[in-house]
Amino acid sequence: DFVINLLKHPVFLNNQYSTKFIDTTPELFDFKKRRDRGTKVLTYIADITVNGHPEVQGRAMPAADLKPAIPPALQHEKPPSGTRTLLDEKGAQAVADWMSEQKRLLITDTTMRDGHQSLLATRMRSIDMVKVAPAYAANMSDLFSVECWGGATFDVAYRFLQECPWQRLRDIRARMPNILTQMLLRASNGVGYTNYPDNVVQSFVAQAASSGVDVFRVFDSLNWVENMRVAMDAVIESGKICEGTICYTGDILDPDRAKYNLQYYVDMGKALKDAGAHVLGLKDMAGLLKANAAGALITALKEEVGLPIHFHTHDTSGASIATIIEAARAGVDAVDAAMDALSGNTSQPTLGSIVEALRHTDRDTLLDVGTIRELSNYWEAVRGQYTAFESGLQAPASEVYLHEMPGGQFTNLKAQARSMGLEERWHEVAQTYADVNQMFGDIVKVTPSSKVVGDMALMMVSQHLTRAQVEDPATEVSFPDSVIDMMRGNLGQPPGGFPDAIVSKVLKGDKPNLDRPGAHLPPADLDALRTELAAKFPDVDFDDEDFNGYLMYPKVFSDYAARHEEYGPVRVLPTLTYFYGMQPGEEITAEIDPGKTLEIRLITVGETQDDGEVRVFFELNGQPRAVRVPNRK
Ligand code: BTN
Ligand code: 3PY
Ligand code: ZN
Repeated sequence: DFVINLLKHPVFLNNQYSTKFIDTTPELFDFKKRRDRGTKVLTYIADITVNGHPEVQGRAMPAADLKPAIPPALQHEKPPSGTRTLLDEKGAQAVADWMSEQKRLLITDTTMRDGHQSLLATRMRSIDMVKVAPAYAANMSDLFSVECWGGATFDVAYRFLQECPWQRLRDIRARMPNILTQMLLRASNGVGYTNYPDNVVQSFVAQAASSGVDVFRVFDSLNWVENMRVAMDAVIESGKICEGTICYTGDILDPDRAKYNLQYYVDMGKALKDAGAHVLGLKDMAGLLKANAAGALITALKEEVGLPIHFHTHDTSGASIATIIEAARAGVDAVDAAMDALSGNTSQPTLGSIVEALRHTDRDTLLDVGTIRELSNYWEAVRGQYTAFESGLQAPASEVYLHEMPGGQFTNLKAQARSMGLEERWHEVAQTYADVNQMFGDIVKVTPSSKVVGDMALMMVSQHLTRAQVEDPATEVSFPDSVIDMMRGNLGQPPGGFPDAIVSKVLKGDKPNLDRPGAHLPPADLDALRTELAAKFPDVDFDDEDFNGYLMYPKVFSDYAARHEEYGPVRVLPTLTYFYGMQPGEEITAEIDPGKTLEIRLITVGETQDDGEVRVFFELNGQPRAVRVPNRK
């Protein structure tokens, strides 16, 4: 276990190891090539202690009296059998059939993916999830699934957390063998922001299935089923569960939004069933599905499509629990919720409250509220370590029905607006986001199409451009690259296509591609790319997981790999150490391999030398160690 004394023992210890010690043992510093993992991790801690972590600079600090995050005790020695057991024994179709037979409302816990993506800028580290996975396995085996992978978590892990997303998946899987793991896959956009060649999508899905994903929620950011087939086929081929997903936008009860009416969704549901979906996902990424509309929509989908339905929403409006209750009444099979401490606002509705709301009804979830409270208390303590990433959002707001921003984008866009000096004009950004949506023909807004709309809205607000000016052929407009790319057809086509006038203005008369982007993207030369990666890092042995990371994000992965050579497996560090470094006298424990722990004690930080470097003195498993890092302050 991880003992964090950062906040408990801020005592400055007298320097027991004189700085001369280093001059008499120069070999300690000659470690560029042969540094062991322990030394690499010490280098990381030293660097963060001296320079701070760029991600938390200027942000609020965790509370001084933060409680340690201790997972609940295990209620069973061996994990009881669960949904994963059924998948392993009987296959994907059997799980779908079983879902349809259940009277109870099934629950997916999104805390480890969408929960922190929507509340904490996706910054939750693997260690905080992996630690609690055994408690899920032992105590929560009645969950339908645990969403813990995909969406934005993939690139954020490499980019900002300096950890391998595949390892996260494997570690959770190993500790939670009985419950289905679930991921969010952006169809041909993989877990990226652009359309990948078909063979890259196929390779990625096969790898995710073999590394531990059981349920793939596959959606397209323009609801184009044509562009979902490659990903869906790859999931089906892998033997895992394909949740073909409708993204919900507009309002089926509003006659002025007739483009996205009940029939539209029923037709899409049927198309997804024909494409082989085992389960029909209904993804309300912005939280727009109102209670009364949910009743009508779920009833129609159940009757006319016939697949089990899995509903996902966000509580941005504050009204999502009403929608969940109506969906349950209309016969939805499964719904997503986040553990209480990471629920509400732009995140999912509150898991414990859904369980309470349905108790003693015919849709009783059969989950135990006491067990949920214990897990939520763990998550509450975890959340306290991520204060730096809190958005400061104070209240739910009906404004979501105006702008229709996805929960995962809302706080991100707000932060982007702040960094551009537009925070004061946020409500203008919201209105402009809605205007851009109309200008683009009223499209589904979800990653990556939501990012395109956001880019355009921020550009317009910062340049004081109105929709009328943008549309006026006489006004010269310099469109963001992402807008040009989308109008070229590189994310595919929305229902009815993009309006001709905006396409020709953005493309200056060029013709867009109207076919499926993957149909004209040449396949990636996988052998050549493997060779290219190997040549960049001659000392590193990459495996298939690494290679798939490289295929998705060549630059992000390469930067991660380069930092990994320098800093080693920093994922083993406690979260407070990862973001804030250590204090003199403080001691931490980190499990670098199963059963092999590092006891790390920071002794003292030396003066900055003439060459701009600082010596930092540690004890590693009782042995004195010193590392040098540049002082960049
Ligand atoms: C990441 O990109 O993975 C997180 C930031 C890591 C930054 C590295 S770690 C120590 C050192 N301190 C810095 O300011 N930059 C580097
Ligand atoms: C993602 O794609 O990351 C999303 O959460 C979309 O809602
Ligand atoms: Zn979501």
